[in-house]
Amino acid sequence: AATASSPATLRFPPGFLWGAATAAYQIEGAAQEDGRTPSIWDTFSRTPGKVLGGDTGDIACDHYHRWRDDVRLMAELGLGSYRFSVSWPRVQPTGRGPAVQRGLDFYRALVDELLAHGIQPVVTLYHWDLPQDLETAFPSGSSAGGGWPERDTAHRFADYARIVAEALGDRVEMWTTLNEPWCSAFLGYGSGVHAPGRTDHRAALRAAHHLNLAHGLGAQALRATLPARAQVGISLNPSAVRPLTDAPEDLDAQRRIDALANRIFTGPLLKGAYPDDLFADTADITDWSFVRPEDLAVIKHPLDFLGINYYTPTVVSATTDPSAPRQDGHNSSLHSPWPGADGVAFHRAHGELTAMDWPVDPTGLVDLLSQYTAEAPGVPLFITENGAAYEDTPGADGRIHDPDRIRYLHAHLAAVHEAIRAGADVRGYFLWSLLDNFEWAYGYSKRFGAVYVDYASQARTPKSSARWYARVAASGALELPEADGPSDGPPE
Ligand code: PNW
Repeated sequence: AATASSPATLRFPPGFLWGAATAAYQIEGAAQEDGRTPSIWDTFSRTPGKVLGGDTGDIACDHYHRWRDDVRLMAELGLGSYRFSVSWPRVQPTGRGPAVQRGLDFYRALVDELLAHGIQPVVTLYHWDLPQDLETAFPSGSSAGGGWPERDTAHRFADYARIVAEALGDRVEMWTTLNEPWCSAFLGYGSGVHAPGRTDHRAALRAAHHLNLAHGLGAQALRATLPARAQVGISLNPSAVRPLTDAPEDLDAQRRIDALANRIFTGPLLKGAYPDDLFADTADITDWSFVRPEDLAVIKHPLDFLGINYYTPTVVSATTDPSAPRQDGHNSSLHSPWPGADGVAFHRAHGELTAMDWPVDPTGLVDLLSQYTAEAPGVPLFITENGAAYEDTPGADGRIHDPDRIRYLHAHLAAVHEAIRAGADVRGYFLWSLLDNFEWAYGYSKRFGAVYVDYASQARTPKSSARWYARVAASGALELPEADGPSDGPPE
C-alpha cells in the first residue's frame, strides 16, 4: 500500500483549500419561515409534473434549523472551507426594497459558527432561487413574464449583492456572484426543466446576457462594499465539448455548443465581447439588441478567481435526425436547451455511469483546467463543485459504503493534481455535496452527499466517502489507488 511518504502519493500545494458545497434551496427547508417568500423554485416544485415524485424544498435537509449540527459535522470531517448560497427571498422577499433582518441574522450566525470552527466560508449570492415576484411582477408589464430575460433583474441583483455584502462583508472573504448561469438561462428559460420552466430560446439568450450583466453589476456592488482583501469570482459549469468524430460537420457541432455552453460567458467575462459565431448561429432567434455596448465593460470586471463546476464531458455530432437527443445528460425533455443548435445531437462519453447516467470521465476536467489556464491567465481557479450521485443504501449496521463515489472523487482529484502539475493554478476543491439534498428536477431521488440524510428522521450519517475525504483533506495528499481500488479505511 502507498504510504504518505511513498512516491505513489499525490501531494497538493500547501494552502490548498479542501471544502464541500451546498445551495440554499437544496438544503435549508423552512420555506415559509421568518419572512421568506417563494422563489421560482418553490413555485416550480409545487407545480405538478415538474419535479420527480412531486418533491419540494419545503423541508429539504432542515438545515435552517440544524445548521449548528451541520457545522459540527463539517468540523468532524476536517473541512477547511464550506461553500453555501444565500437565499435571496429569505433576505429580500420581493427582490426589491429593504432587507429582512432575521434572514441576514441566519447567515451571520452560520458564518460565525463556521469561523469558530476554523472553516472558511465561501458565499454564493445566487444559486437559482430568484424571488418569485421578480419573475412575475416586473416593470415593463409583458405577459410573458419577467425574471432573467429582463434587464431590470440584473439591477435588482446588484442591490441584493450590496445588502448581503453589508451584512457579511466583515467576516466573509470569498464571494461568488452566480452559480452556473448556463443552467439558469438555458434550463430555466430554454428547455424548461428548471425553474421558472419557460421554453423560449429568445428568452434564454436574453437571460444569459442579463445574468452576465448581473455578475458585472453585482461584482461592482461587492467591490464598493467589501474590504479590499475580499475575493470576488463566479462559478461556471463549462462543458468539455468533444466532437464524436473529426468530420467537419461534427467539429462544427462542437464549435456551436462550445459557443453556447462556454464562450457566451467567457467571451464577455474575460474578453469583453460576445463571440461573432454565436451571433451568427442565433441570428434567426434574436438580433441581440438587448446587449448595450456599455454592458460589456461592466461584465468584464476583473475576477479574483474563477470557479469551475465539473461532472462529465459533453460529446456532440451533427445530425439531420429530428429524434436525436438534443440535451446533454440525455434528459428526455421535449425541448432543447440549446438555441440555434437544432442540427446537433448529444452522445454519452465513455465511462461508467453514475446514478444521474452521467459518464465518469475525469479527462474532461483536465482539459477544462488547461483551457481556462490559457484563457484566463493569472486568474486562480477553484473547483467549486465536483461529485457524483450513487444509489446509496444503509447496510444492516447502518453504515453507508460508497466505494463508487470514492473512486469518482479519487479520479477527479487525480485529474486536478495532473492539471496543477501541467501549470494550472488551482487553489481548492469543493466536493458536491456535503449532504444528500434536493437534486432539482430529480427531487430527493439522487444522492450526491458525502453525508447520508435520512429524510424521515433528518439523521445525518457520514458515508465511507466522507471519512475517505476527511483523510485526504487532513493530509493534503491523495494515495494512488491500489490494484483493487482505493480503500476507504478500516471500520471505525
Ligand atoms: C449543478 N445539466 O447542477 C448545481 O450547481 C448543483 O446545485 C447540482 O446539485 C449539481 O450540479 C448536480 O446536478 C447542474 O443538466 C444541474 O447539465 C444540471 C446540469 C448541470 C449542472
